[in-house]
This record gives sequence, structure tokens and C-alpha cells, in this order.
Amino acid sequence: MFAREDRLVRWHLLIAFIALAVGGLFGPLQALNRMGISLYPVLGISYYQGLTLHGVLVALVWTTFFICGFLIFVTVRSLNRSLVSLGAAWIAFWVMLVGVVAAGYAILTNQASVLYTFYPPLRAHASFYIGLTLVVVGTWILSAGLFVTYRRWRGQNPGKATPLMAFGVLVTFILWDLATLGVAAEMLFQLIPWSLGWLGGIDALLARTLFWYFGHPLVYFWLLPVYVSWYTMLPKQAGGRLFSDPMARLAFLLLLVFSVPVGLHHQFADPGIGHGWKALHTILTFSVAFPSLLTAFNVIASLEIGGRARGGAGLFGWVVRLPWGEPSFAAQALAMLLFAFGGVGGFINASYNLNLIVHNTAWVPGHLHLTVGSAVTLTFAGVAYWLVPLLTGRQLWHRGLALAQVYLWFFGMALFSFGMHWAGVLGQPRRTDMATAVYRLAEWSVPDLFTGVGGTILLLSLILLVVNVAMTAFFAARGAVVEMPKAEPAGGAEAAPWIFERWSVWLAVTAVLIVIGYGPVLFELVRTTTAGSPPFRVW
Ligand code: HAS
Repeated sequence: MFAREDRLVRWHLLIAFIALAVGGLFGPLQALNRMGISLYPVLGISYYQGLTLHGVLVALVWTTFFICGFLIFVTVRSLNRSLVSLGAAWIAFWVMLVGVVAAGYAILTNQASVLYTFYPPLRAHASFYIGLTLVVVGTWILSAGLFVTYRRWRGQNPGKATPLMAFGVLVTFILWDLATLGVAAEMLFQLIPWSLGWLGGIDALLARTLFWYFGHPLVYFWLLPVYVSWYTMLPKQAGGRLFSDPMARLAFLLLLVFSVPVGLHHQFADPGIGHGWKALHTILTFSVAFPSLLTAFNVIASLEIGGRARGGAGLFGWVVRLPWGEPSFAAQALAMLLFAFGGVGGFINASYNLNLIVHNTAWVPGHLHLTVGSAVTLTFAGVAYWLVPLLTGRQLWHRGLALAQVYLWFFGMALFSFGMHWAGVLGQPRRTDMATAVYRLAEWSVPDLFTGVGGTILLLSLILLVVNVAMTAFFAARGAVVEMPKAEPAGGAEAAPWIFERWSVWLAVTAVLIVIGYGPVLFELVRTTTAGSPPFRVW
């Protein structure tokens, strides 16, 4: 029924998996580098060029393309209507792709080894900034199309509760559009004119603040589609129902409200921003973690319903009965387990005094691999195991290898992130070429071993994933009969309070909180801005 949309989804997934394949290959190079083994000279690139390729391709391109494709798929099916303008959605896709090519050109020619956070005063080639801006513009076009599609649905379904899947999509893109205002301002008023030579200097603190205005909600842009799958699909795959539909909606809304005014928790160590504002963002950071605690409760209860329906008894008997032999389910359940540790790490990061110990150490990449590298990427792998067969009509190429991939990712990531967290508390810096560092400490050796071995296992898992997806998409036997898993709620959606459907109210609350959390900080930074720093190129 949605053949034309599905074609667009396939293209998004194709770009996403190419980005994951290429960017992912540079990940284990980082892990081995921690062990003192540097393969960068063999490839003829620098440590920072490799790290930029890795970060931009997996954190920005893989996630964004997968999310856009997946959420187009979810929107049309949950609202049971075509996109209001498929042409606009294709334009969005091409704008994003041109952006990726432009940014990729700058990185591959070693003119943008500025990492995925592109902090000035490191200066990249203008095509890097323009390219990333185009990616954002493309997502704006897509989100506008999705919003209009929703409005049409709403017009024809007055008084009806928005399907939970579509509810999650709306929150994801509203959050994204609000968040990207920060990076758009940084790009348009600072980085692009500066990289073109129109500005002599740049105010690095203002740029970082605008970046993190965007950078923290970015992580929830990655997470929300995961929650769409965990709430609305995974309970069905577990053989059960969603424990509470209204609680899921509340979690989505709280994520919308609290996600943006928290970015200063990335800048605790930055001078020039008052402690009071950092304290406020700390409180709001703990607030934004709350909906994830609600999610933990809700999805575990949903899985329990499934496990018991499959015959599980006793306190934990239901856990054993869950379909651990199904790659799509196992991927997402293991992603949850890793995320539980990532979440605990997040609380440590968010605690002002503890953050000063772990900030800029290997701990932080340890945290981000449990979150975006596990909760998100492993869940997306699990989704791909049913979505790619559904989109191509071909059977999953190799179920056994898919299962192996999932468990390898889990064990590889557990070792890798344990090593990184451990090295971090021992003071090992992040984003540093450890193979050439003259100050390597002896006590880093064992944690680094965990990191290196874990990273190598992850490489194996990545290869299995990419090969399996590619074989499924292009060569596997035809005739797959796959349906989108759709979990019914145990309690009806009609139990949700009417205010959950009042988008103007949530937008207003979100806007007020953003103005309180960021207004005075940005006003002061703009008021006191200076001519700034000249550009640096240190690679
Ligand atoms: Fe974070 C740094 C705080 C969540 C990603 N974070 C980062 C960076 C990234 C990132 C990429 O406060 C590095 C940025 C850089 O390059 O500099 N983070 C938090 C907090 C949370 C959090 C409080 N982060 C995420 C998510 C991410 C992500 C989600 C990506 C998707 N993070 C920070 C802070 C920093 C930071 C500071 C700055 C550090 C520094 O100094 O530089 C919370 O939202 C986490 C809440 C999560 C939970 C877990 C809920 C668990 C669930 C699953 C339960 C189910 C189970 C099932 C266990 C409370 C929902 C088991 C049962 C079965 C039967 C299967």
C-alpha cells in the first residue's frame, strides 16, 4: 500500500548502512590505539582524521538517515495514510545527501579533522559546515511534510487519540526542530562566515554554547525512535502487550519538555558561564532522565507480560521465556541492558562534582557507546532485521549470523565500555592519540586491554551486521512475509488525559523552559561577545 514511501525508506536505509559500514570501520582503530597499536599511518591518515570520520559518519549520518527512514515508515503506517507530499520528502533526502557529500569531501581531503563536535577555534573547510547545515535543512523539510501529514489525519479524525507510534514521531521531530535552531545559529552566524573568511575571529564560548543547546537534545533525537520501537513494537515481539500507553505518552512529552535546557552539563568545566545556570541545568538534566526511568518500568513490565504469556512463572521465570533466540528481539533487549548502565553513567556525568573527575576522559566515550552505540545502534540493528526483509520482500539472509552479531555486539560493547570507563576514572584523556602519548600510565594497561579486545569483537559484529543486511537487501531468497510488529496496549489509550493531545500547550511549556534555561545565558554571551579567536589548524 505504501510502495512509494517504502522506496524512499529503502534509500534512507541504504545511506545509513553505508555510513555505518565506513564510519564503523574506524571505531576499532580507536580501540586498538588505546592499546598502543596505531594503524593510522598504514592508512595514510591522522588520528584526528580517523576519529572525525568515525564520529561524523556513525553519530551524525548513520543515526539521522536511519531515523528519518524509519520514522517515515512508521508515520504512514500508523496514520494509515500516504505522505502529503512525497516529492518534498525526496527533496529532503537529496538535500541531506548533498550535505553529506559536501561534508565528506572536506573530511576525506583532510580539511575538516575537527571531530563530530567541530569546536572552534579549530577551523574546517567551509564545505564541511555548509554540508552539515544542508543535512539539517533536509530534516526540516521532511519534518514539515510529516507535520502536515499529521494535521490532515487530525482533521479527518477529530477527537481520536493520536496513535502512539505517530505520537512518538511528532515528539521526535518537534524536539529536533527546536534543538537544531542552536546549531543553525552557530553555523549561519559564526562558523560558515568565519570559514569563508568573512569574519576575522570567532567567539569559541558562544559557539560551544550554541552547539550544546543542540548537542544534548540531539541524543534524545537518537533515543526517541528507539523508544518508539521499545514501546510500540517490541512488546508484540515478546508475545505481550504494552503495559501502559498513557505512561508512554507522558514519557515522550517529558522528554520533549526537558531535553533542551540541559546542554550546560557538557560545559561544567567552561569558564564564562555562571555556576547558578550550571546548577539549573543539572536539575533539569535529572528531570530529563526521569522519563527514561518511566520507560524502564514500562518496558520491563511489558516484557514481563510477554514472558508470562509464554509460560514463564515465578519471580524471574518470565525472563528466560522471552524470545532470546530471535535476533530482532534479542538485539533490543540487550540494548536495554547496556542502556541501563549507560543511564547510570549519565547520572554520574550530570553530577557537577563527579563530572569534574570524568570530563574529557575516556569515561565519556565509554558512556556514549553504551547509549548511542548500544541503546540506539543495537536497537536499530534489531529493527533492521525485520524492516529490511519487509521493505525488500526478501528473507533475512542468515538468522544464525544475525543472532551471533547481536550477542557479539553485547559482549564486545560490555568489554569495550568497561575498559573505557575504567581508564577514564584513572585519568586517561579522551580524543588523544594514545599510541604516541609519552605519558602513558602503567595502570591503564589492563583497562586498555578490555577496550582493545572489546573493540575488535565489535568490528566482527559490525561486519556480520553489514554483510547480513546487504545480502538480505540484494541477494536473499524472495518471498518474505513480514509484518510490522504492532503492540496493543494492555490499558487503552483513551485513559490518557486530554491534555496529552494539546500540542500548543506542550510547545508553550517547552518554549518557556528553554527561555528560562538559555535566555539569560545566551543574552549575556552575545552581549559580551568579542572579536574572538583566529582560526587554528593543528593537523
Ligand atoms: Fe549522555 C555525554 C548525561 C543519556 C549520549 N552523552 C554524552 C555524550 C554523548 C551522550 C554522545 O550530564 C558525549 C558528548 C561529547 O562528545 O562530548 N546522558 C546523560 C544523562 C542521560 C544521558 C543524565 N547520553 C544519553 C543518551 C545518549 C547520550 C540517551 C545517546 C543516545 N551525557 C550526560 C552528561 C554528559 C554526557 C552530563 C557530558 C559528559 C562530559 O563531561 O563531557 C540520561 O538521559 C540517561 C537516562 C537513562 C536511564 C536508563 C533507563 C534504562 C532503560 C532500559 C531498562 C530496561 C532494562 C531491561 C534494563 C535512566 C530505559 C532489562 C530486562 C530485560 C529482560 C531485557
